[in-house]
Amino acid sequence: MKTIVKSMLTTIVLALFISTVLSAQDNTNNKTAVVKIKTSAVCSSCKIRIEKNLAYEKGVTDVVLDIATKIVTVTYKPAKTNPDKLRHAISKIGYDADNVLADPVAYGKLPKCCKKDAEPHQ
Ligand SMILES: [Cu+2]
Repeated sequence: MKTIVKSMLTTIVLALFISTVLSAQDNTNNKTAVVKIKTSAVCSSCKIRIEKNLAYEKGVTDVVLDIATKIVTVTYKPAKTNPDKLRHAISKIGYDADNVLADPVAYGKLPKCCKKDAEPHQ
């Protein structure tokens, strides 16, 4: 009986040890961070435009824009990019990103319904 308990404990300790090692490796290789950036997105095509373009940005692993709050939540690899680069990338798509104003050329190319002064719509 004692041997069974002992071997079970050994197995548990070993499993814990292995999972710790694996998660530590995960942290160094695939470490991600999340940043929330306020944009000037107006409608669902803005959402699609920003999500699609930002997804191609180096180091970006996930992009979700909430139209109601205009906040884009970006998951990224800190080793490859940073919030400031992401804000400038959003500016280059034609939208304000926190304190970074939209790139005038990119903004000029946006459809009328996606301009900052457009009436709220879907
Ligand atoms: Cu739009």
